[in-house]
Amino acid sequence: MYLVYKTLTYNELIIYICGITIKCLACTQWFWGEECENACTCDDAKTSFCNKTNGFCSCVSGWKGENCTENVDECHDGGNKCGRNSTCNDTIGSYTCACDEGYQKNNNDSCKGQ
Ligand SMILES: [Ca+2]
Repeated sequence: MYLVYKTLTYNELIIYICGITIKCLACTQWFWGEECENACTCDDAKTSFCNKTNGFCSCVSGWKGENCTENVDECHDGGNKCGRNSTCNDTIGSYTCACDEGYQKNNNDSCKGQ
């Protein structure tokens, strides 16, 4: 049985096991596992963080997949991102919205008839 005594900083805590003090540090960024022995396989430019316990990649907006290397097709993956009177165009890592012919963008970024 062990007792977590105190969190000293964001990534450091001290554990007492049978009177023995063990200092545990979080893995540095992009490493995971019990001994931080595994390198994360995430594409770091497209990943917000790599889970230090299981190596799971949490992707930034616009990217998906095990290693965050797959483009999200915002125009077809659920919902209308662009609103009325506009056409969605998927781009790599993002998307754009263009007003349909006869409409133009107004102040609140929606498309209004001319
Ligand atoms: Ca996209």
